[in-house]
Amino acid sequence: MIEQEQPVEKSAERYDPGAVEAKWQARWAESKLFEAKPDAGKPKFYYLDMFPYPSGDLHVGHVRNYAIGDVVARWRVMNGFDVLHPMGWDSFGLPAENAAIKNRTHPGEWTDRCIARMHEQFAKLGISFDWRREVTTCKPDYYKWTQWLFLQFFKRGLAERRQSLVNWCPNDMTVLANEQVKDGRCDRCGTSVEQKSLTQWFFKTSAYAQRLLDDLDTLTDWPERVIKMQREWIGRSEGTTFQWQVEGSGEQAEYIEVFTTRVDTLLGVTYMVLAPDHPLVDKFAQRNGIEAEVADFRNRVAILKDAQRDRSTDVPKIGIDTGACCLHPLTNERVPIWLGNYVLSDYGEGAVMAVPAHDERDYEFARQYNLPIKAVVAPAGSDASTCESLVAKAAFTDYGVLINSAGFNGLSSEEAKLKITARLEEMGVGRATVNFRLRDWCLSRQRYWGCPIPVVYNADGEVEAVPEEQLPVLLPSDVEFTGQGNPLETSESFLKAVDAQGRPARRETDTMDTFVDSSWYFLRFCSPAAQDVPFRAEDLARWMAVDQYVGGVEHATMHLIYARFFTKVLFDLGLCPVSEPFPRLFTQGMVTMWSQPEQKVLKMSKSKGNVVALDSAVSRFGADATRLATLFLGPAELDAEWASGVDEAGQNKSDKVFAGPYRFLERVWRIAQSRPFEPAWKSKLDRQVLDGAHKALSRKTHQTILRVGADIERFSLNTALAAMMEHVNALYSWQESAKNDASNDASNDASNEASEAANLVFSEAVESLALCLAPFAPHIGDEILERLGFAQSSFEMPWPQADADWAREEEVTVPVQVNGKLKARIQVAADADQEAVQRAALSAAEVIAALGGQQPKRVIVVPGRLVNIVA
Ligand code: ANZ
Repeated sequence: MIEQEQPVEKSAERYDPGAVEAKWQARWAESKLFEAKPDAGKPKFYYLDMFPYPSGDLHVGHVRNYAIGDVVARWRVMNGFDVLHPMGWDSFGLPAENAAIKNRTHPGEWTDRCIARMHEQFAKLGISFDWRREVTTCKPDYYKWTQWLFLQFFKRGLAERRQSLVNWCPNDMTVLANEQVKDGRCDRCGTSVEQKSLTQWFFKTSAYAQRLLDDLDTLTDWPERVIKMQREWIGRSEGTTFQWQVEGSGEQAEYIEVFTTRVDTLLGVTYMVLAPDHPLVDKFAQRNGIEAEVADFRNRVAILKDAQRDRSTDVPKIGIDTGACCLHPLTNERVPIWLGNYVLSDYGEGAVMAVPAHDERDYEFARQYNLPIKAVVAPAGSDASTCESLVAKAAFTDYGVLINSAGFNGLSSEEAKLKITARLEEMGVGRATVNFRLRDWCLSRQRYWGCPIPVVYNADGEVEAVPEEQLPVLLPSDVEFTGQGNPLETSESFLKAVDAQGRPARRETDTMDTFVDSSWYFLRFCSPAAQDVPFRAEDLARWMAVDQYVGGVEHATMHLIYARFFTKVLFDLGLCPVSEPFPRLFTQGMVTMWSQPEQKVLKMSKSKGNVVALDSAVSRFGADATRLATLFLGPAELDAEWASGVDEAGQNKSDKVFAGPYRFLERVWRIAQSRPFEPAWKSKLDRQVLDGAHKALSRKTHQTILRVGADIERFSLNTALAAMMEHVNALYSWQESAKNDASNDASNDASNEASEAANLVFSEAVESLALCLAPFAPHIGDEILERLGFAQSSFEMPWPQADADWAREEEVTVPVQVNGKLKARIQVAADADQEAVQRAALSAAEVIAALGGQQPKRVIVVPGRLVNIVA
């Protein structure tokens, strides 16, 4: 972009962001400008940023997220929508509890301090949140309803208790999340982590797997990659589930169930593999006297699992022979039973029929342990012996034609799947099944800082729901944060409860995963103050669904699956009017920066020492320039690196990121005040009589309005800013030419007329610019509007009107020759560049026909005059 520094025409004050921003922030607060005012006459727009964890200090990476949202929300307001733009705090969870352990303070105090701090920072940024709707998940007025919702799920069998393996630190006596296990050790004390089987609470997300999958088809305004991740996460497979009888299990027959997607390969099974914790393993171990081997094997598996988690690479396959066998359901042959670390205990049946000839994992395992490999599917058109030499080298995993499969030989894989499934069904040992990768959601955490699960255990050890009128079950204050165990287990006041019959009972000490809190907060924003219900039907009817949801792609699965699941359950219960909460999703990229201690580019974060703090940015460059700097980093959906270090001239590169936007705002400031503003330009300006520079400026104004609006609509905020920068450049050049015209004009009358026209196109250009800029840089936007004479904030003014016909560039007709012969005439914009003209010429039907498929050797473009193609 060419920056043309112009002398200031009228002596305007210097742009002082500190003064301007303080003034407008105070005014907006005083006039309660951002409170959504339900106006039945207007269409609603619910804009939602994924609410943050209150971590205290914001940096410019966070600014980008909220600036994106603020642009869109303000722009919607200006376009006549009733906008709901709320903010709240996902405030339960580990960081507050860890801070509490470290500082010996209550996690609530730490959280309150962080929230207060973030309020201050959001205010400094001028974000248009409606704070009356603030929602804080760790406050009893919110978690009372999280508990109430849990009870609705519980009553309908959608929340249940069962055994599950967890990471356990024997020193801290606590369950650890996967992220808290580093190299197989507790990240707090370094003790080796064990796998422990505990009773845990689950939500039955699996019961909604099919609907969660099907309804993805309705989410046409979601990023393709998020849809894909959800599809994979839900992971639907069609296959066959059937039994294998364990050999010698006699009267009390034992069976191993397997799930396979390739039952066509049944005759190629050469061994079975069970997950290390399959329920039959201990029996086999005992029977064959290999308890020690099995225990040792399980330990090795656990260690490998940690290694995999840390490196996310493929782990080697390991296994042991249990010595037991089962019988092939079709041939009655004996098939040895192994244990293998590649079989997951919580997928399918936790057991695999191994077909090394046709499955890569089985192949690798069979090679390693010298197990037989039998080919049963040949590539169509090849014979058995070619196929056998094929599988001598690698597994053949495609579909094909059956061989070595007795009565099924010659069938295609598809036909064989149907026939073999039918046979197993006739025999009464199997059936066609559908499996999902989506697990039930383990929601219990053995921690203090979460929403207490509202149940008690009565004297008989049975679970009883806490009666709704007794909610909320409050977190107790008589606890100490030592880092050992779950503090709730030592709180007398908390533990003691009574059951429905008034007998002493023990309160549940597990709290909920914080993902439960964030699975319904968007509903609470609709009725933040409701005391008797979590949300009111009429409020949900007014505001749901969320019209635009924005957040990081790291939430593509967990949060976005859980929130969809909650919404569907509530829809089924008649509590929510929609079954998809977020029909439109945008995933913004993150801001990265070089981390000195880590020696690489990482997501901005205080712990990595690679942040540009919001406070210092705002105090040096102002909130508006800070907002623009983050929006100008690049396409909003992509990650962007914030510059660091110094350049050759010894200048701080990060400062330079702010300097460009700052200078742009200064230029806007000066040009807007460089001439008299004519408030009545709309009625006085007759565009039809404009020509020359005035016409060009007016056209540019309309183009800018259209471009900025269209770009905001598609979240292309960096290009919207570029359009405004171009517009400002055009204003400066226009100003220069208008000055020349005026000085060349001798007659006084003519000069008056010219200056009247100039003032009108100038007024149109400047008012439109201030309004377009306001969603991005609201303080300077409102200040300029006020200086132009407007009494209202941009927030209360309509988005500028543009005339699309007027904005259209004039077109010219250009003849196109092929080998010197005129073949076509094309219409192109008068100022189209060579490349655009060439493209238009080559895509003209007559030219394509004349070229008859030949590649042109040369294309000569004489701008505005002629295109000559040499074929
Ligand atoms: C035999 C077979 C032969 C298989 C063959 C594949 C190819 P998806 O598509 O992911 O559902 N499997 C089943 N349960 C498993 C478990 N708990 N842990 C690990 N693997 C398991 O995959 C289904 C296939 O994954 C099943 O089909 C089974 O291997 C394996 F030529 O059975 B297959």
